[in-house]
Amino acid sequence: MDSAVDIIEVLSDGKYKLNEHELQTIVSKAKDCDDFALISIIGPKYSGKSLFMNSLVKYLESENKNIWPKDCVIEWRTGFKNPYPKRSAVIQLWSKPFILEAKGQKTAVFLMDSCYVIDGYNSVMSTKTVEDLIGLFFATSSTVIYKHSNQISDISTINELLSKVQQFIGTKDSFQELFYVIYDWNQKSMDSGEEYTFGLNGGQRYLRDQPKFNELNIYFNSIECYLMPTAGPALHNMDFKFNEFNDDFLLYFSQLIKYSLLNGSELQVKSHPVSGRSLMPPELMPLFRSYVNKLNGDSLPIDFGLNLSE
Ligand SMILES: Nc1nc2c(ncn2[C@@H]2O[C@H](COP(=O)(O)OP(=O)(O)O)[C@@H](O)[C@H]2O)c(=O)[nH]1
Ligand SMILES: [Mg+2]
Repeated sequence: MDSAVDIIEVLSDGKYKLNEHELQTIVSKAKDCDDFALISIIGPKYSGKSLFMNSLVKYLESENKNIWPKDCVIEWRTGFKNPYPKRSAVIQLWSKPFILEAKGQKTAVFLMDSCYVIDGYNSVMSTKTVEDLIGLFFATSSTVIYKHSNQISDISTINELLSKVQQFIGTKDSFQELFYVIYDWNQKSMDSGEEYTFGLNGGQRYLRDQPKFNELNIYFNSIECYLMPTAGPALHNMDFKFNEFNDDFLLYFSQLIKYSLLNGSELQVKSHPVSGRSLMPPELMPLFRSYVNKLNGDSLPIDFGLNLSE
């Protein structure tokens, strides 16, 4: 039975533990693949991160992707909510990659959720821990989804954090893709009277109009922003069928997943931080291991276990 697996834990002394055996088991399921995408999610507590990742799992598992999410059911204690992570767990990966094939190329898609990251729920979580882990998300992922409610308010904070992460890993190279998903968007909520419509077009315009956008932009190969309508009251049920949600939510949600995130031509594969070549699935292990070792005070400069001189 597939489930979310605890990959990184924070120990009582504040050190990080990478569960190498579990990670290796997941990575080994991608042995026939040419490259991989690692899609992860960050955002405040209760911003719907786990629900979003559960939806990606459901979509990737669905037999008829054309009609998804019709008939799709989410049981509250499944997916990234089951089994409950250990109290010490901070990062979970789905127990297997999903294999997408396009033009003869096989890409393994790994999904990663942030458990208690950012939200301070975990008793050992300090600001430093949160920063360490967000850095890990950006360093290891090909796409980081940032779930945000209503309006983006913290670009300056993210910029500061990204600059620290760059110093930490000793690179001036860009991170890959940042994908804002702003939920419960109210199309008429802007003080300026400006209307930004749902979906990617309104989102991209909204993002570019943010005061610190140009500073944020230099950190990434690409930044996207997608404005989501509200789902309606059914979201607060314990278990639900997707067709209980508002129609415009369903429309934009399925387009977001099918065409913006998991479409073969839009899917970002993880690339080498310097040469830009695509990484192969086994390279995920050194990527995690070197970052975690560095967090634990290993004094070697981080090189992702890869040859950075190429
Ligand atoms: N208003 C609103 N609530 C949401 C949305 N997505 C999820 N939720 C609710 O947020 C709560 C927490 O969801 P969860 O996925 O556990 O959030 P996490 O803590 O970020 O992983 C649940 O009650 C969800 O029904 C959304 O798009 N809008
Ligand atoms: Mg969660």
